[in-house]
Amino acid sequence: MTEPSQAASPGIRVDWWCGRLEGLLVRESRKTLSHLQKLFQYPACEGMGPDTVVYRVRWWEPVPANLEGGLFWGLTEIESGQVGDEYFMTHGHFHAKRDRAEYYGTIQGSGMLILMNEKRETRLEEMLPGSLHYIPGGIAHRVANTGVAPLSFWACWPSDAGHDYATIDANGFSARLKNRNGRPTLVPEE
Ligand code: PAN
Ligand code: ZN
Repeated sequence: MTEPSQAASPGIRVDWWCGRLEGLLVRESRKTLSHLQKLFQYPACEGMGPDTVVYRVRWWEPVPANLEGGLFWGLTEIESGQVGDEYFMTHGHFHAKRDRAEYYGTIQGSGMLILMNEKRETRLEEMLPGSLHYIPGGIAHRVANTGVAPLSFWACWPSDAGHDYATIDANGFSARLKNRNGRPTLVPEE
């Protein structure tokens, strides 16, 4: 009988308490206010410099991007804060391959998952520790941190999904999540 072959371990570790992803192959990106300013309606940010970090993503691509059939894993951490009356949020995107779905799972903090279909109908799902979110294909997705602590969530998406940011840059979402008297409120664009 032959021994089962031992696949080379990529040595990726997840701290399941805080979601942190560690390992030589883990990549990282940071988005600062200067990267995101055009997303906010009133982009003046008193007391916050353009280098203020809004969110970080650490992710692992075990197979090449664009390869059909693989999966990627990532961890996003959004700081607590506001620009005007809008909460710190991710850029938001459709997947370039529109039919590609994704899971988000909240680890710490609280916020809202903002989902918009291609008819530009927007709705919310509340994110709290333990909440699991299935994002079907064809749905743009963005997360806003509505709490006073960092919001972290894991994501798992197909390796060939790709990210279409340009459609959001051009048209935005059809509604903005605003702090109205301390409550997160979805306000339709005029
Ligand atoms: C996530 C997002 C991550 C950052 O991993 O890429 O939360 O958001 P933006 O990509 O909109 O800046 C995901 O949805 N991947 O497909
Ligand atoms: Zn996505």
